[in-house]
Amino acid sequence: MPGEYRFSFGPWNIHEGADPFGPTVRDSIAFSKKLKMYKQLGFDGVQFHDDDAVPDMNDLSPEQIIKKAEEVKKMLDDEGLVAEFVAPRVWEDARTIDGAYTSNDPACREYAKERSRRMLDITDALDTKLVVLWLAREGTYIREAKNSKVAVDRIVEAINDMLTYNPRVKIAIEPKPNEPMDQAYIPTTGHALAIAYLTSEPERVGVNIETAHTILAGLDPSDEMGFALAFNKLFTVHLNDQNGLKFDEDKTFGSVDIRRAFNQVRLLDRYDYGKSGEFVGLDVKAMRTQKQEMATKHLANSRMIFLRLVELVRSLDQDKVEKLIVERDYEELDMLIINHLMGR
Ligand code: XLS
Ligand code: MG
Repeated sequence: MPGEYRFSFGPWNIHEGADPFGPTVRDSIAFSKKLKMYKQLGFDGVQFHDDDAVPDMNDLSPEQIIKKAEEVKKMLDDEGLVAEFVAPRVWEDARTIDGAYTSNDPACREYAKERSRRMLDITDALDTKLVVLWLAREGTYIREAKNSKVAVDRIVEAINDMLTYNPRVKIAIEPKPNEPMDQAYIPTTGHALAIAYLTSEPERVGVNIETAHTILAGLDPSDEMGFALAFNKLFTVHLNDQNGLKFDEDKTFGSVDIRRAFNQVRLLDRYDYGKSGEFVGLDVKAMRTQKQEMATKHLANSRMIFLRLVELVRSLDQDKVEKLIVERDYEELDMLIINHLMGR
């Protein structure tokens, strides 16, 4: 079993099962208890929203926030874990109803920037150099509500503010085309990378590619990853799966389309993903039907599926693949891959 990959997930990936149509179905698990599960499940990295580390941070002073985050760092050390990234959760507060960095209200935009600076203090306290920006509410329900050109200017301005405030971090934009918004301003990898080149320090801005988000955009996740790799900008990934165009499902990696998962792993493995410290990040949710004591299987299973796919990637007869490409016999190549995936 190949063992050189390090895996991460966020505490929100162990959750109570509420959805827009029904309440929670599982008890909450305390953060400290969740931390104890990481190693048991085979994970070394913890993904954070700022308020996963410092709950109710809007009620605390900057000094109190840093102190609380330092306590969390100590908890990580005690468990032998590291923080992979911190993401500002700027989509829940009343001030971000109409967007955070792209809100039409200047006071609300200032709140989002200020909250992002506090997030950047937490990043230092947790000793990580990566920020993930999922631009949840940076979009519209109706096109007339905002100016799309101005919205992009404002996103760039907010990113520049973060780059200046904390010169130690790199920022990975996580594109998603919709949900919660009807249309998001940064829907794809291409948009995110174009934004990177508008910022004051393009080399510090890249992407976090989430499988499900690319599928929701009608794109192929491994091709999106290849695009980012060509720019040297695949800072991290959020692997999961998605069954067509519906709500963001965050299903177990490979559980819908094993060949699509195989192709993501094939690309990552071929281009030494992880060798510069990148984590194989997951963003997966247990089915709502799962009982309390069985609600972490989606994490262990996603990791196991990834590792088994690494084995399959490495045992694929690459000479045969090359030969079929030269012969342009893609029907035979198709069958070769399918047979390989079926263990024949
Ligand atoms: C939601 C996003 C979110 C980010 C982190 O779709 O995946 O969880 O990954 O802010
Ligand atoms: Mg994600």
